[in-house]
Amino acid sequence: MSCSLNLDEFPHTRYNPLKDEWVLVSPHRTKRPWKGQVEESKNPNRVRFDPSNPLCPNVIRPNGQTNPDYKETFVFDNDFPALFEYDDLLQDCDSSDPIHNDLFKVQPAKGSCKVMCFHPYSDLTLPTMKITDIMNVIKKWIEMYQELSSRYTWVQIFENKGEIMGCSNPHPHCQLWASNFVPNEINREDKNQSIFYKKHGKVMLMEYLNRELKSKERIVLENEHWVVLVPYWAVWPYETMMLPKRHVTRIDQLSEIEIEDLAKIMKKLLIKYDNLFKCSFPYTMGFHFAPCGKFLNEPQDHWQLFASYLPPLLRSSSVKKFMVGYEMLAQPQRDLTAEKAAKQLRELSDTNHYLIHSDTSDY
Ligand code: H2U
Repeated sequence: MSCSLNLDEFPHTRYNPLKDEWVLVSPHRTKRPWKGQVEESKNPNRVRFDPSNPLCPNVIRPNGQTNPDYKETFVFDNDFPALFEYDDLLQDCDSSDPIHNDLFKVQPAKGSCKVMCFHPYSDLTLPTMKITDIMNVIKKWIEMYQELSSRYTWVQIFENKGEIMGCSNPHPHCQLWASNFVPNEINREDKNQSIFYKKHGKVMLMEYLNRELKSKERIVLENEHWVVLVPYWAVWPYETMMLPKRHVTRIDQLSEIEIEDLAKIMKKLLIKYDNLFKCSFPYTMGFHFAPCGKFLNEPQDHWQLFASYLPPLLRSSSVKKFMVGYEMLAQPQRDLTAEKAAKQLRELSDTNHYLIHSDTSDY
C-alpha cells in the first residue's frame, strides 16, 4: 500500500525496519522561528603538532608511555577503558529467586577498548586527508577487527567528531570497543533483519538499497561499489547511511577496490558535510555488520554491512537538534524530511572543500 499523503507538508510517522521503531516527521515545523541556543561557530585553527596532545607522534601520554613516531595510523589501548580484558570473575550471576533474576539481571562485561589515530597531523580531518591515507584507516579498521573478532562477539568501530559530540581531542581519531556481549542496537538490528530474511527470503538492506537506487529520491552519492543515502526513517536532520552495493556481511570481506571506493565516497560525503554549514561538520559515525566471536560459525546472511553518520546539526554550524522532551519520553521526531535533506546534500560540491577552494578529489 502506498501513501497518498503529501509527505512534504503533513505530519506523519515513518517506520524503521532495522530498529522496529517509528519516527514522527513534522515537515511544517521547519518554518518555526528559532530563539534557542546558538553554539559558537568556530573554524578550525589547528596546529599540525602539539607536544601537549597525547594523540600526537612522539608525545608522552599522561600514563607515561611514549607514542611512536608514527607516519600513518597508530592504535593504542585506551588509557581509560570502559571494558577490561580480565579472567571471568563473575561466573554465576543468577540467584535461586526467579523474580530477583528477572528484576536484577547482571552479566560480566569484558572487552578491549582501543584508540586509533588516523594520521600524524592534528590539523587534518578525513575530508582533508588523501585517498591513500583514508584507505590506510579503513585497512587498519579491518586489521583491528580481525585481531579482536575471534575473542569478542562484537567490535564497534566509531568516530566521535567535534566538541559538540563530546569529542575530547581535535586530533583525527576514532575508537574501537570490543565486547563479550552484543550491544542493544546491534541486537535489535540482528533480530529484525533475521525476521525479514525468514519472512521474505531476502536481505532487508539489499532490498531497501535496490528500491532506493530506483527511486533516487534519497540518494546523496553513488560510485561503482558504494551508495550514500538519507534513510527513509532518518532521525537526525542530515543522517546518512553508507552501503556497499554487493551483499557484504562483515567488514573484513571488503575487497581492495571496495576499500578504495569506500575511501573515495567517504571523502566526498565528508566534503559535502563540511560545505553544508561551512564548518568542520560534527558527527558520530560507526559501522554495523554481523556479530563475530561465537557467531562466526553461524549463518549471518540476513546481515548487510553499513556505516551510519549521525550529525547533530540542524540549520547552521551553531544550531543543533536537541533530542529532548518528546524524543526522550515518547519517540524520535524530525522536522526536515529525509528527501529534502538528501536534495540539499546532493546539491553541495563533493570535490571543493570550503576551506581549500580547489578540487581535492584526487588529493
Ligand atoms: P573521543 O573519541 O571521545 O575524543 O575519545 C578519545 C579517547 O582517547 C578517550 O576515550 C582516550 C580517552 O580515554 N585517551 C587515552 O586513552 N589516553 C590519553 O592520553 C588521552 C585520551
